[in-house]
Amino acid sequence: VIDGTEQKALFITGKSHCDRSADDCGGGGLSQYRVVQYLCQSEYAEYGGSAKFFFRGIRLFWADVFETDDAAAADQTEDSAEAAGTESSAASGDTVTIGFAQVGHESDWRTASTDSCLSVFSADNGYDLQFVDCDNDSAVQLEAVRGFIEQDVDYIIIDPIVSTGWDTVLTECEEAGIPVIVIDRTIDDSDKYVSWVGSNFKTEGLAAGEWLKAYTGAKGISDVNVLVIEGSTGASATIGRTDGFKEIADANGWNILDSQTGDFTQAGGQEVMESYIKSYEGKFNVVVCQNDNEAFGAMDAMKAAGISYGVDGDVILVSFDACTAGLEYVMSGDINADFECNPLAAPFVEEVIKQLQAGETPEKEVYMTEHWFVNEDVLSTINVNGEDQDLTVVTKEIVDAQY
Ligand code: GYE
Repeated sequence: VIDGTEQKALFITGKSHCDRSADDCGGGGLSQYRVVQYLCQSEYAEYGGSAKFFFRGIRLFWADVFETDDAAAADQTEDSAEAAGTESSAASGDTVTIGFAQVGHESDWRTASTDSCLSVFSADNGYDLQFVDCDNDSAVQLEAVRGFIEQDVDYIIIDPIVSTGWDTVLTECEEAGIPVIVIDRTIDDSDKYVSWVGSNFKTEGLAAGEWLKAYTGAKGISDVNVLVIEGSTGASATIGRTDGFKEIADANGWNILDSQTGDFTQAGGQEVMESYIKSYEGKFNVVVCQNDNEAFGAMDAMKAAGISYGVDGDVILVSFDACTAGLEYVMSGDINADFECNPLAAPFVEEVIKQLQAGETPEKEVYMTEHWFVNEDVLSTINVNGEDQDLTVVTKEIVDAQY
């Protein structure tokens, strides 16, 4: 009651846990939107359609309630809604169209990543996903993104094959008003994307190095001669894992005999390992593969050459990713340690999209949670970046629960 007169007010709350009754919006702006849309549909039905008219609907509703017509404020609301992308069909409850330029299909990790996106961004969940497998070809990936701009999708997801060469096409996305979300690998020469969801690859490399330091120390191995099978050249996953591991290797005076790309594939890992065996047989006691599939190929090459590896072998085998098949080999003792990289980014990407729909600003960087897996119960923790982190001994339950 103001000045003795009873006023009407619309109060849209923002509680994070709520009973979702019609006048309680839940945690996010999207639900707020739905509450107001409901009001518009009931009292201002003609304004319930597109976001643009919807905001006009709010403005009229507001004007009615408060007997004022602040056109400037209403126009501003419309502008910011457009800038935030809420003007898309998605905002009015229609299908959300997404273009996803995926790296390729080179590994188990990649399959898990693709499956995660396909299941979250399904038609049943209200999405129309344009999926392009770029087969590890950067030119194809740029073309795919430009195709999404042509189609005027609501959002573009990119898992960048390489970390550079992105500014021009991201500027084109920006000019087209299409928000870009980057997943997994990073883009290092442009910041024209809304959010990145992925892993800290350098930390993974540091963890592998710290584990090897502690493990060789515990086993009394003082001579450390390493062969590295790198991932795809120019990929931030490769760069980070290489840098992190090298930092620890240099600090401990280890001998890195060679470091070549196996392109994150089983065939690549096998080929590189075969050529390493020709050049370095008898000279190495550690093989670091930058993903599980390369490790499977390296195992085939060592087996064929009669070289023993794993917990009972002559060669310590280290891997990254920790997908199901990788963890099975950790459990059997063929791989000594596997540093997880979590491929299930899609639910986090969906969260980012919901925030954008609501006109909110998502976090620029979202990090996935990861674990370090081993076979032997020799060490319980390692110190990474000054922090004690657990080592997990792989069990059948862990393998069964993994992607
Ligand atoms: O480690 C590898 C995949 O980018 C983190 O790419 C990803 C890497 C992953 O092919 O298996």
